[in-house]
Amino acid sequence: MKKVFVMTIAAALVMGCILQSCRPNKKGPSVDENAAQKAYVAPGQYDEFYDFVSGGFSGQVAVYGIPSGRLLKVIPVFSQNGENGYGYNENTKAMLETSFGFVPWDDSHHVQLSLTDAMYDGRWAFINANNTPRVARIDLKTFQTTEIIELPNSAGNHASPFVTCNTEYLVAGTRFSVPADYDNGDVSIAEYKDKFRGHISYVKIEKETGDMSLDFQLALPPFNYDLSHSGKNASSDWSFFTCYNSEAAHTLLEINSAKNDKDYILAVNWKKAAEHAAKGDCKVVTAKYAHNKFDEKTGMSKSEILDRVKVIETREVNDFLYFIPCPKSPHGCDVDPTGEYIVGNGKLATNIPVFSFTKIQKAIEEKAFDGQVDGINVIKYEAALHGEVQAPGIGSLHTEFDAGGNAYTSFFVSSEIVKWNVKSLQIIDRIPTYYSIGHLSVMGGDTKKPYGKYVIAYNKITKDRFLPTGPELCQAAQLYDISGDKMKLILEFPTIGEPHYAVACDAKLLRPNVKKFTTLAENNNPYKISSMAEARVERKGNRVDVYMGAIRSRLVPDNIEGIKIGDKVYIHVTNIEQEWDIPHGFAVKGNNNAEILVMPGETNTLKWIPNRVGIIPFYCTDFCSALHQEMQGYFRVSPAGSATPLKFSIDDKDVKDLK
Ligand code: K7E
Ligand code: CUA
Repeated sequence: MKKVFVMTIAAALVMGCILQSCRPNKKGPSVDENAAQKAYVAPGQYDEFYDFVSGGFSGQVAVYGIPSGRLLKVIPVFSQNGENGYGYNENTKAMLETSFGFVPWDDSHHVQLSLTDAMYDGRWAFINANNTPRVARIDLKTFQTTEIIELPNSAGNHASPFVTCNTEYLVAGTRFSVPADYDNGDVSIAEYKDKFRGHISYVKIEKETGDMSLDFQLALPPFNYDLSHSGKNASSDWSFFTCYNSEAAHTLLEINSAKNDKDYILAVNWKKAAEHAAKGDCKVVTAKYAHNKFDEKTGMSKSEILDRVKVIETREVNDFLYFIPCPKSPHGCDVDPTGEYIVGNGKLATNIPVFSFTKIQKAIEEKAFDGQVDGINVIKYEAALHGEVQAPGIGSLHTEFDAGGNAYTSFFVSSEIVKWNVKSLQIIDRIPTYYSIGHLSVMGGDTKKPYGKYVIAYNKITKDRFLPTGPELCQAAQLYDISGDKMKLILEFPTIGEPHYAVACDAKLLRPNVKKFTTLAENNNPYKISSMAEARVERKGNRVDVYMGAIRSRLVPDNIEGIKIGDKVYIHVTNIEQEWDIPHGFAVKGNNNAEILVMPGETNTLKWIPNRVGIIPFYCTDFCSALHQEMQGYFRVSPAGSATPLKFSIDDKDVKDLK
């Protein structure tokens, strides 16, 4: 029976369609009869969980309420967001700087929440940028991106950013192996095996402030480091990575990286690695990378380019890491709540291997090795193995856990979630997803005490699930009740971008700490005004600074003359309101830029380079009051070199700038 199954996979592989999904029968499981009740959150009531969902190719993070599936917020992280000016305004532009210059977009896959003793502590969320390798930190008081650090020597920052159990480090592995930035990268791709390396970064997190710094990197064999999770409890000092392409192929990976029966899980004792780096068992190399920080006190961001990183060459220093064979082209790498079991999800495997941390330690002690790869010991498969879940499904991707010793694995090809017992490895239940599930997430499923209750499937394909919207359809999340033995489908909702990993925490953890507004006294922005009396316009050469106030229902000053072609105009809008949820927006006709959306007590700066002579109106874009439509004004733009004097009006009086 098993042989037939293996042959089916082989045959499918030959036909080149293994990674395409089969769609389950549309009839599928019936929706749970109490679904409406279970997912219903009455108007005015709060959801039980905040769910932070990666936006994939949108580059952002979406926040949903669970169980209702309400979209609460999109947090812009790696992509410009015209809606509020993130990445467009002068305050946040620097957040998207990299060693390549300004990069306005990225692809973000994995969200993590900061941990204390392997439990969410409600302080920060972290997310990776795949394309131009970066990791970001989001402040969970403001739900804003406050820091982004670039990762040199990397490409396709996919095994990222996985948090160690007390948020000591964010771990970030490169999916593409590439020549290191510190080597001459102008090499023939045919020299892949010699010249290409895989780098894994350890980004240190400052305990009190959350500040990120690149502490050290590991230089590794040229495989594809795909996913990771950190240990818990006894395995706290370890991080685990799946890697595929142990063939070190560099062309037609679909075939050439699927030859080996087993690839690897890499187990790294990060504490020992950090000690090596601190002791100097590494080289300090030159590699350019950006470090961008948003200062919540001034509301401004800064970017600096750093140029040094410590690299531990694992060909030479390798007493802290081990390869463990893992069948076949593994993707997800998940650690159960006890920290004892490590699950590899082989995309082409016919089983799910579960490794035991205790056995791994014993194997290391007894040197139960099966040779080396590039100087790194390979632990014998059987010596590390707890056991295998047999014939669970096709195309396993990711596994999450509940508090009752159960695991939930997503299967992309057979489009289902399979529930199994971690210890006994017995399958308990399976349920179809619609369609082609990628990640899945149990509430609190990556902590040492999951909340359980629900698992959410994040699906790639929604053909015939929703009203059609042309060639491009949304991706979707499906919510399953897992409180009983059987999983039950209770809700389905579209997501932004392409959701990959997501994490959900108890709303009570964040709700009391959420910031409502900035007081004008604590606003340290250099361009703020504290009252309309300070509103003004200043010119220095061809730079014009407009210090503007916004309050229901006026923008002050409202008539500004004496702007000329060739000027650069910076409009600093301070929202004078001191009340929660009264933003004002600001936009200028014809500006080759976005709007700004200014929260109460904050100052945002919009740059405008006028390129047409005439009268250019501006207005508030957020319907803030009954007289919102009255929040407007005019710029008069005159030709370059014209003699039009600079003047502006406050309360109907023209005020001339005497300077
Ligand atoms: Cu499986 Cu990028 Cu985590 Cu998506 S990855 S599915
Ligand atoms: Cu302020 Cu509309």
